Amino acid sequence: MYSSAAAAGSPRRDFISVTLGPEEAAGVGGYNNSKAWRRRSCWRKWKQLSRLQRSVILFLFVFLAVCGVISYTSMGETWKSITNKSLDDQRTEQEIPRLKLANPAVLPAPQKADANHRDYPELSLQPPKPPRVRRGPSNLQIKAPWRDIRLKTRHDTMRAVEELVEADKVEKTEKSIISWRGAVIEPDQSTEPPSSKITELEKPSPVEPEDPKEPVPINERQLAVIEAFRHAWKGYKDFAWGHDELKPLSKSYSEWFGLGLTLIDALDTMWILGLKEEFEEARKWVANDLVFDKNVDVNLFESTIRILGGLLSTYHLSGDSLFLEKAKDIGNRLMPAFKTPSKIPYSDVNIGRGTAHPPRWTSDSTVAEVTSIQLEFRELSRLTGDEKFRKAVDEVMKHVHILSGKNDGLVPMFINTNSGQFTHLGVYTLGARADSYYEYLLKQWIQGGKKENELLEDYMRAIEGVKKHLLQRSEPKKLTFVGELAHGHFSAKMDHLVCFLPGTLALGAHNGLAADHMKLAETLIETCYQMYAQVETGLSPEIVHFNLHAQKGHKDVEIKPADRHNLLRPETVESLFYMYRFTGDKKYQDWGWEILQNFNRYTRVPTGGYTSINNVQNPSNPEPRDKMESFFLGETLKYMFLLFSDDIDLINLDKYVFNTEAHPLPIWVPA
Ligand code: DMJ
Repeated sequence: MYSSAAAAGSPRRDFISVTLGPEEAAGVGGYNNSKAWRRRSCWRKWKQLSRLQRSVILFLFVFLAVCGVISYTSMGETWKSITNKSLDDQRTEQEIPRLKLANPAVLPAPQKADANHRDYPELSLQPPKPPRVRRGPSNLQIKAPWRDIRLKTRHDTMRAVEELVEADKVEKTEKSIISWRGAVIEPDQSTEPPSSKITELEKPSPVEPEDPKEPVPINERQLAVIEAFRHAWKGYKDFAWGHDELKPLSKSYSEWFGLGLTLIDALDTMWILGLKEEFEEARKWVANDLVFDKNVDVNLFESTIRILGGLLSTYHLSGDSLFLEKAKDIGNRLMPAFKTPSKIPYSDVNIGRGTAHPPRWTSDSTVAEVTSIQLEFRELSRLTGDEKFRKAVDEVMKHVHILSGKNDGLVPMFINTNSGQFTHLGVYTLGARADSYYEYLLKQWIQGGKKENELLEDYMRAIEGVKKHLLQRSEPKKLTFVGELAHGHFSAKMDHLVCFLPGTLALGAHNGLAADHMKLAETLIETCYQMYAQVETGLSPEIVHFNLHAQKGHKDVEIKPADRHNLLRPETVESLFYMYRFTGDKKYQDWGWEILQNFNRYTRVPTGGYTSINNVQNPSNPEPRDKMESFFLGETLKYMFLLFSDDIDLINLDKYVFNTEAHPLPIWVPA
């Protein structure tokens, strides 16, 4: 509306005056809203304007129209990209869980709400979500719980891939209609927001979907391991049920701690081998008959690695809380061992009375024993939220880390529980009494997510120490072996126990440590194999001495009469397993197969069970010792089974770390 003054022909003013007419302003008078009236009235008012006014209005109109068109075009693009991005975001959010499942994370680190995080900032302690509860392996296809997860994952991944292919098609169609003056812009020429580029990179390629993960069927050699296990188990069940060790020849048993050691050590092997019935039966025994409230002295190290380790790994594999409860019970009962002046634990604990003491003849503990209980107690803390377990064992490692008396990272064999100092200085070995100290340096570092640098430093330094002081080559085959150092004198003696080392070195290399560790592992596993191959029965003795000088008619390996027994130990097959996992070289499987056949030939007792033997050099009479060690079922047969498997997800080494008794424990992921 224009002012009534303008309507009355008042002098032209070069500005627009917009005022309301009196009637309209008052809202009174006849209301005529007819189209014709409105048109006429507008036209009249337009004519009443000056040319300048009309030009200004027209200019403004055109200007606003042009702005409108431009902003519509660019808003459209922005809107489109926002819409696309939000679709992408939605898709990514949906994909992430699936893709995470495709590579299922290792078990998340459980946390405890009120845990003191200051000591271990990288961890937060929380009770874990137990794995899906399934009380046993289902069948010989080894449908252990992680297999179901894997299959589900594959299904989900494939679905994710299909969806992405569809989404990609839609996106391409959308992009191909983006045009500017009729020119079609090819999608790859278009400028996309960086976020959608990243999304593109994260998509699994529809052309090369991730590895198909069908269940890997059990092969002949694995079946042979299952058969061996069943035979051993038959002997244990018939003659030693619920006792520590089978005496297969006398069809009886021996007691060490009186805690069903073989049964507990074998639980997770049965799970892994898929022996459901045997597992269920053993579980019943654990539920009804395993009692720790006993006036009995146990060795802290042995009961930790076999019982605590066995219960914890079985808990993880089966998800059955019974095993965690039992683990807590034994863990608590072992704690008095740490009540020493130095906090270096005593070797023996009475689990019924809650008292601990060193061996009768000394106040020393063995270095390997006090430094190879950490994986288990740390895991127990993580699961229970009770830090006392971890604190106790971490204290030992911190103490040993700064202790003097090492030789380029190599440790003596004894440590005093009063003074906390190394004793019997000057003797260095990778064998008995020191072996698993080195193994646990690396494995704790891996378990904790590779953050505890002191452990890594000590490990790396020690391997340099091994290279500098303990490596030599034998004659005539020039086998590299790990000898011992006693007060500056090199001894060409190597325990079978040292054969854990190639596997540990390979595990370190797999976790990013020096590549020359892998080379050394390859050389050393050949030596360990020769410790079997050069012997008459094809079985290694407990200790060998290597020839440093070529002598006619002499092999590399010499065996002293006192050392020619074989206890069915696992270390070589353990290392073969790691070597095969990391290299895929079938020769390692073949070597393991030879060893299994020789165990069957010389140590198998027809009525059930396997026995350690006294003389690996006499195939016609290997002199059975009448004892089946619990680690034959806990370790040796388990590593054999895993060695013969081509399924890297059967105890995936990026998710689990084996304790020194072959019980797999989860590698922690940051919370
Ligand atoms: C097992 O109890 C463990 O492997 C330990 O670390 C060494 N001795 C036996 C097997 O030989």
